[in-house]
Amino acid sequence: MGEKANQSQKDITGFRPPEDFVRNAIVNDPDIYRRAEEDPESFWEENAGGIEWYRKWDRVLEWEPPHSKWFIGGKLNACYNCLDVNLDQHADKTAIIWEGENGDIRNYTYKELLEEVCRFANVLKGMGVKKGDIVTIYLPMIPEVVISMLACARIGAPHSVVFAAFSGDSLATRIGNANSRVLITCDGYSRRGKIIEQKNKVDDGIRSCGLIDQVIVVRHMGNEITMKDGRDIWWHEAMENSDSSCEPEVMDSEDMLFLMYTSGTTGKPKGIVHTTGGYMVTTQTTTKFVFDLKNEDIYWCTADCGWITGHSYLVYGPLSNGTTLVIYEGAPDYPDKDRYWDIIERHKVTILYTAPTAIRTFMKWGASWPQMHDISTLRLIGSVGEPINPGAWLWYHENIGMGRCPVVDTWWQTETGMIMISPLPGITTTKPGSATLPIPGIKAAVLDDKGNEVAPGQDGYLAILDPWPSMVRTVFGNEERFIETYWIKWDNKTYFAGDGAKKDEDGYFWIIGRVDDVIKVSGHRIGSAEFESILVSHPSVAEAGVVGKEDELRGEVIYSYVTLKSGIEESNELKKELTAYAEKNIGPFARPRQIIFSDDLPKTRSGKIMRRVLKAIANEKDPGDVSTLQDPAVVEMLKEKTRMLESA
Ligand code: 7RM
Repeated sequence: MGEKANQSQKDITGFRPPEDFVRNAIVNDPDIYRRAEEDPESFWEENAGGIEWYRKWDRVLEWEPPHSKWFIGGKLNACYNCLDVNLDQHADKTAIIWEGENGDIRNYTYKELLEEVCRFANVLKGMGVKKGDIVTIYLPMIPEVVISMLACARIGAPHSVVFAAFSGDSLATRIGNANSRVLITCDGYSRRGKIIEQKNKVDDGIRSCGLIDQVIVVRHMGNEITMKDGRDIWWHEAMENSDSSCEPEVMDSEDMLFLMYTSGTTGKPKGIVHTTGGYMVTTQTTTKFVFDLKNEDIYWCTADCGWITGHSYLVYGPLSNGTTLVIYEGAPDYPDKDRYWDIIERHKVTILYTAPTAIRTFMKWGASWPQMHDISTLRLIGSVGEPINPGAWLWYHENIGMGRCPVVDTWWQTETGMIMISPLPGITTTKPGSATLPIPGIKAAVLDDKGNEVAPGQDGYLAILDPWPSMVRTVFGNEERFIETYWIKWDNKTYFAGDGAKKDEDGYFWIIGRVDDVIKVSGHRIGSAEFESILVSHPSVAEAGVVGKEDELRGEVIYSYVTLKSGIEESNELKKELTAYAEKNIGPFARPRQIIFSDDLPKTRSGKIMRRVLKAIANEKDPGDVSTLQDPAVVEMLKEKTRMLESA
């Protein structure tokens, strides 16, 4: 094979997939787009054949906007489709290669994973967990997080995984909203060689919520913890005599598979409800299509199970395809900045799925780190979580993909459950910085405020025009919020994604970023309002306005504009205290970059803080018309304060 066939060819419009990649790709016939568009229901129905159903559905779709039901009457079990189905051919195939931050390695074959999952499912059952009970999982990236999720799915208990770096208070809020009585956690975990005291956070957090009856604790680090009598039990003790077979619960296609809390425009996170049938069909299909997943692949998604990517593209999608996956517990720079490349070399990873913020960090550290390792096993690389700037895309393609691996920039959300806009690596010509085209079966558009499609090159709002199988069904316990957030923007049947975007002349989508009050810090979703309500709960703070400021490395960082209560003096100590307070109350990933004290904030005449104006100020952009503010002079004052920070 000549050099040429092996390299992505640069032409006027972008990077065409290499010929040999196209030849072997699972999807390489562009006709798939036409077929799916002509009859999306048949397209999804055809793909539903990849899932094993106890009972076939009667109808594919019932669409009563904005409510959809998919594969109606179908019965299945998600865990069965991730594990049992693989036993025929892949019983001894490695399902999980887990690597601890300290270098420990634990492998599970499909058969072993199934046994562990069944044993844990029986533990849960023994504790009285029944179909429909929501179980909260608060674990770091250790095998037990996957085992717990699948065990819940096996017995029909929806899981709610809370990102391990969240504070105990954030955990308690989510437990309270879900009305969850059982919690799975661990003693501690390792982050850059330091022990994070997870169980302590639990004890602090749930003291106040009073809901949790039972806590199952994985012994991971061996750090000292207190076990509360009658409430806390050790995972390993509970597992000891537990039976290793457990019949999967027969679930309805529309039964809830899991809840995933995500930040929105109000102070309270919302529980995004995903159901079973549609979710399994699309995560299985898109994992196969977008990552061109084959039996021999070693697939590594670096996302955490505390976020949707860890659900769809670490657990349910890959395992339902019988994939071997790599899970890494720790930080990318521990013990050194080549840890990822070292992992790829040792485990012979073929597919890497990571985030722009990581890519930009690697770029800053320099190409000499990956160059220390043989990463030539890679054949496809992906990106998710925020817009990837063309510079980072090109660096990734060149230095990690060796100019040879297709790059899939995948746009999607907690609410969509599945990848919505992304190249198909054996078909799509990619353009650095563009997520390219909606995947087959998805209809997306860029609309203006009135719901009209904008002209190519113009900014507008990203919209999804037709229902899709893994769409959010509702906001847990808050149907009103579901409607308000996603549907009332236009006509109650067009999904409002909350992102700004534009389409170019070729119909390619370029995602600009959030247009609502959601901040994406290193791909983590944080709500302005959620953050503000924490700041104002501090005894010194009267008011706060929190916005995202663009950042080269992290996408966005948090800028907090704070008005102190009268009589409280501004000081650097107080800044530090508030930073620590926010960190303690949300989690270390949400540390504010700047706290700016100000006697006043830009407000409407009715007293509402104008985040739009604050955001412009933080980003040193034109805030537009400010004449309707209570006191327009505030803007100049804040601009000056922000400028001073930048030059400091
Ligand atoms: C998967 C995930 C969703 C928000 C979404 C966007 C941003 C995600 C991309 C992206 C540009 C991408 N779920 N986003 N992927 N922006 N290009 N490829 O991240 O619910 O946590 O966040 O993330 O703003 O609305 S999420």
